[in-house]
Amino acid sequence: MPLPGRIVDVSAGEFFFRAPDSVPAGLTTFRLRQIGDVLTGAKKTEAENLAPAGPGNDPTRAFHMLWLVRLDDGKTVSDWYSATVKKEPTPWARDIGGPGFAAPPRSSNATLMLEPGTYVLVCHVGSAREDRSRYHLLKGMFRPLTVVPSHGRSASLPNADVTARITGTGQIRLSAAIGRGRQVIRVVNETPKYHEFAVRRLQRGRSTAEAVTWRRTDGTKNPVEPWGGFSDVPPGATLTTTVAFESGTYLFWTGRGPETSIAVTVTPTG
Ligand SMILES: [Cu+2]
Repeated sequence: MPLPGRIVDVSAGEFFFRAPDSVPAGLTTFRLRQIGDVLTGAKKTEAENLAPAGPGNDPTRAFHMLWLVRLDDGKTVSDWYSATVKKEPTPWARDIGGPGFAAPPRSSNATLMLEPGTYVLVCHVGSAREDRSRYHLLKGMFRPLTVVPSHGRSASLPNADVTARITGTGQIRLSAAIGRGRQVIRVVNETPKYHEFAVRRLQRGRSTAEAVTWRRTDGTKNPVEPWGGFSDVPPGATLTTTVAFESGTYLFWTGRGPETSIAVTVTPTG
């Protein structure tokens, strides 16, 4: 599937990123692939994910997302890491967001205009708990990226097929219906908070109502397949992603739940 601008491939496994050390500035699409256990041991990672968290089980061990962080001039990746580990404020580090999780063989992607500077690629999966033993960053999932000035004109952002506005407390408003095939989706976060933007495909035989209320430990399989989206869209920010839609029903959400999800159906002729 063609993607806008320069493509930077990032591969994620336990617990590392594989990526270039340096890329030129300009219009860039980060494409995230899973190359760890979700690729090579999907049965095991699904079982882990459906089981309760505990000393012997980390449900999100093998699921990786990408957050880009840009550091102000003069700050280093080791400054950033030591401050983050100590939970010190880092006003000189800006979270930009990035591609979320897509189940292999699919990949996820985020397109943005990249400015020169020092960046960090980070996986914040597992950070939501007091117990930090599951936090991927602390297991080594970060990697420096230098963006160097580029000479010559950068491509400009592609026109979007659909704009998705995140409003209120995470509600999603679409500007148009989603068509079949390749769609460029511009996501604009109009709220003052960070929001995930997940794209999920409904599994055959499951309903959208159960998809948005499902819990990992319900005893049923996940009603949706992770199709793409963003790890985070920062407050006031705009990110672009390109998604290939087959016919079927999809959910977009900023959080699993009826208030923060929207279902869209892509028809064979659409
Ligand atoms: Cu990770």
